[in-house]
Amino acid sequence: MNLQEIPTIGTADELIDRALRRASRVEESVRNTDYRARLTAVRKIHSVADNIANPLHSYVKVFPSFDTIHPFDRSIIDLTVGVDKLRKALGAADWARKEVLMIGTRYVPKARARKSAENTMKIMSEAYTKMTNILRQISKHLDFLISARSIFRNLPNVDTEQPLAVFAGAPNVGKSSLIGAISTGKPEVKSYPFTTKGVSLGHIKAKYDIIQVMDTPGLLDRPDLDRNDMEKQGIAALNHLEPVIVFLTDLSGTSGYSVETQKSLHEELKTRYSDYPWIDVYSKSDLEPEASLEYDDSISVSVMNNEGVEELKSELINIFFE
Ligand SMILES: Nc1nc2c(ncn2[C@@H]2O[C@H](COP(=O)(O)OP(=O)(O)OP(=O)(O)O)[C@@H](O)[C@H]2O)c(=O)[nH]1
Ligand SMILES: [Mg+2]
Repeated sequence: MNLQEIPTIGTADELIDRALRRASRVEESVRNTDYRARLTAVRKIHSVADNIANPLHSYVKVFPSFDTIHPFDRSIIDLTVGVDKLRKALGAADWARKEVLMIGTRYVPKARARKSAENTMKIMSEAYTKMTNILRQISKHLDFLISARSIFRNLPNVDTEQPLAVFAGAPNVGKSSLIGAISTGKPEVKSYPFTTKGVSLGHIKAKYDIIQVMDTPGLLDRPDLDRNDMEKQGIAALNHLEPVIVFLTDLSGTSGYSVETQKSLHEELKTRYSDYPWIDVYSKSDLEPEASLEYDDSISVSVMNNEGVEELKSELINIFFE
């Protein structure tokens, strides 16, 4: 199951409503009133138990197992929803499933043993209350799973078998603009830093092949320990996906991050990921540079007048396929 394709999850109230509604349709056509009450109660208790336990079981099953998922996905899950919290919520759902089934098993013989229809109904409603209370107890955890699911839907679905280039650099230097210009990706672009809050993916079609390009939140020039969870998403991509790095440096001064600062970030990443293929891009080349820099083999790019965009595309194709 893909992280991005987890089916809808119901709230506690929705699950309760549905289970009770289904049980209310259960009828027996035996003549004897007391006997009919017993048969009906038994079937209704089973029905409520199953209609609560089955969806809970499917929720627990559709979330990926943390031991087998790709370390990148694991990191991103941890940085967005928290692996421990997710584990706890899934644990609670599984606990509730077992409890509800146990209550069902315990109450069926009780319902069967009652003589009068009235007493049987009492037992049945006691079983209903117990089962629905269990579900109410875990309603916060179900709400958490619902929000986790909606976060997962927007996470990049990286194909680790296919080429990947990660666009990195200081905040506000034009990473998202360039992803938007060069690929199918349409990340948000704003004139202030930290617009991009998480990693996202675009695709470049190159003849018969596809190159995945990843937008990342801006990185500050500081040690990992001090980095926030947004920055850590970009670092996780570099650490776990071993991509080609496209490093953007904004020489125009409009990003708010000095060339010196960007150079220092450049040095840090370059040393750290010295094994990875690397492309240097000077962004916003339509603007007057504030300072000059001499990285080898750099490409000047502007999304304003489209300078260098095709050149960068060719360079990526070169690196991956030639
Ligand atoms: N003149 C000019 N402005 C650009 C160019 N590329 C981006 N910008 C502007 O620079 C600002 C930041 O662009 P983004 O693409 O959001 O930058 P980013 O690196 O993704 O920023 P964060 O996500 O916050 O790290 C926006 O106001 C863009 O319009 C360019 O080639 N030329
Ligand atoms: Mg951005």
